[in-house]
Amino acid sequence: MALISRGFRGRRRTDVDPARIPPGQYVVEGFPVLSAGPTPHVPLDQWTFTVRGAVGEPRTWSWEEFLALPSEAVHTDIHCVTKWTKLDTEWRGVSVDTLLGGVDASAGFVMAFCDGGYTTNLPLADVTGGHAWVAYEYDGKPLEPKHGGPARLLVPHLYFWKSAKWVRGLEVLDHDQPGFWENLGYHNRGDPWKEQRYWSD
Ligand SMILES: Nc1nc2c(c(=O)[nH]1)N[C@H]1C(S)=C(S)[C@@H](COP(=O)(O)O)O[C@H]1N2
Ligand SMILES: [Mo]
Repeated sequence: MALISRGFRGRRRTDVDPARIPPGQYVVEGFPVLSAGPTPHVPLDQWTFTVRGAVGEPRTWSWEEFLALPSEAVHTDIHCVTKWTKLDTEWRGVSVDTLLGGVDASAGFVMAFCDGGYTTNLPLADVTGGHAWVAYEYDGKPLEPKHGGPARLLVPHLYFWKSAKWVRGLEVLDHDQPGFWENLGYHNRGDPWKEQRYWSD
């Protein structure tokens, strides 16, 4: 009688509090991959993370130095502008507060830059105050290349295009300028709770 079939394992969860799902989103169980180009592969001994721009001397960490920084476990929901929401994701990464420590907050904005040329712009306030990380583990394992490994930005309170994969640094700016998707019509800020999907929203 204890019949177990594969079909039952993929059962949709029915216990989700609807208040966790932003307007227009639906919950997925898998982890979709969305990339505007091919997955870049940079050997870890050539990988660096750089904070530059309106910060005085730029600072750069090697992979080894980066892993030696204090890291945090992050448990969060993520929301893609293409309408999928994934609940209860588990990450480990370095808080952007740690990376920007001491940066003059009057600068106002950052542009994340990546291997492959992707960029995305964010107000400094959206990546500080414990709101953003540079994540290198997902589900207790090294972040897979297709999901942005070795390291990606994680800004879970904004649509997931702001969470730049293969991130290599942050350029601190005293003015705002659009990144890759923002130039192509996505909203400049992308708050899923306000449904800020496109520039006209
Ligand atoms: N470098 C880079 N980062 C990126 C993208 C990209 O194409 N290139 N796509 C963005 C978009 S639109 C989304 S929804 C998420 C997808 O992340 P995932 O593939 O891990 O689900 O990455 C974001 N970060
Ligand atoms: Mo996306």
